[in-house]
Amino acid sequence: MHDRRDSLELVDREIHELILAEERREAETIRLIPSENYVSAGVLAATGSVLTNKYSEGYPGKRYYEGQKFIDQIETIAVERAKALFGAEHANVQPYSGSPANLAVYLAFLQPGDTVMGMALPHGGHLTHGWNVSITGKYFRSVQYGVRKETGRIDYDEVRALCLRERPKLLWAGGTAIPRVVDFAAFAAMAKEVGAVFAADISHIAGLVVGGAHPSPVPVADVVTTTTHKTLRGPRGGMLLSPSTHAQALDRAVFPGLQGGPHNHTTAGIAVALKEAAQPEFRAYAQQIVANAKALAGSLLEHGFDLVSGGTDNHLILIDLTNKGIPGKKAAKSLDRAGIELNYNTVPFDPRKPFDPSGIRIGTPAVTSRGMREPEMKQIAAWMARIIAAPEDEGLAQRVAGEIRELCGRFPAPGGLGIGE
Ligand code: DSN
Repeated sequence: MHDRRDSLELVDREIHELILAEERREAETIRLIPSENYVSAGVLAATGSVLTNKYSEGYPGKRYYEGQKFIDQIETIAVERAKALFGAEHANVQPYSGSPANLAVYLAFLQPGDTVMGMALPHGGHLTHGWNVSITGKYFRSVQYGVRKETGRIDYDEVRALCLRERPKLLWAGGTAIPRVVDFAAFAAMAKEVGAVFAADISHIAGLVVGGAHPSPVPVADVVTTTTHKTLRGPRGGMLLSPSTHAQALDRAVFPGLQGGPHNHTTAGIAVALKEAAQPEFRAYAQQIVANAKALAGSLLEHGFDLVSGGTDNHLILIDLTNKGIPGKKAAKSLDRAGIELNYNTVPFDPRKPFDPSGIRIGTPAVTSRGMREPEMKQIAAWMARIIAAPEDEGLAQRVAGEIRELCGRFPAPGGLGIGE
């Protein structure tokens, strides 16, 4: 029974008001950051539960703390759901997020100084795939591949040649700004040729994979890593999936190698999200994410936007704004004022600096969760074109923000307290 005297509103009005304000902001904004989403009320409830009170270092049935009767059941359910959903022999749901999940792969398979090969961050990779400022680029010998300048796509022959020359011990596929299908089978073949461990990072596309909207790397990868909060629509967390041959090495790498007690409230949220992702509606959701991204890309092209690789196969679109004469950061800030939230991003071969790059990155997971479809994508592209053509026009930004609030009112945001409905 909740005691009203303990409610957040009474304990800390300041934080309570800020959470409500954020909920309203999320409800009234077109959220296009491709790594974000709206979780369900069920996921929110599990995440904001008493499970946050409990320590449980170890794994189900083998813990270093007592009182695990229910925690063990929750983690086991999450693990079994992950295995069933992705068709994996083993799952670990304890990584705190994507970067710790990826670090566990290094700890499980590599020694410091070993060679790792991954996609360069400015070409769409991730920091933890060996980028120079990350521990993975500092403690390991890192070789980076990219996309071809003319196509904006990975040239698999080129990557294979690099792989044969550099002979990495670990090969990564996947990243954070890849608008095209990743050929996991091609990466797996390269890794096999040089005796490398093949790791597929599906953080961005996990929901598309389970929804049949992107090929799965699970049958061909030594290990699959993912966050749980992007297209998969769960709480902020991470997971590892693998054949059972690698189970022990990966489990030991997560605990005690890298982490202490798992975040049980997150584990419960992951379990709920995995249950939701196993429903037929989620399959339709995943397919609609891609249909919406394609519709949005098509309309943006009609408005003269230059899309890296010319379009998208998935949830994500990377726009090079050079031809519009506006840098990514300025565009992102103008759009944010008008109620369209996205992030500025480097584009491959970007002549500008990462903190003020040439591009913006957008995606459709969140707007699709609100039930928006192709007609709304056309409208969003039109708003983006208007704002980017007149980024200093405050009146225009306010008018567009009003139109966006009206649209958002017709597509209520899932989850939360329902204040945006
Ligand atoms: N921060 C994530 C993203 O936005 O893609 C990657 O770590």
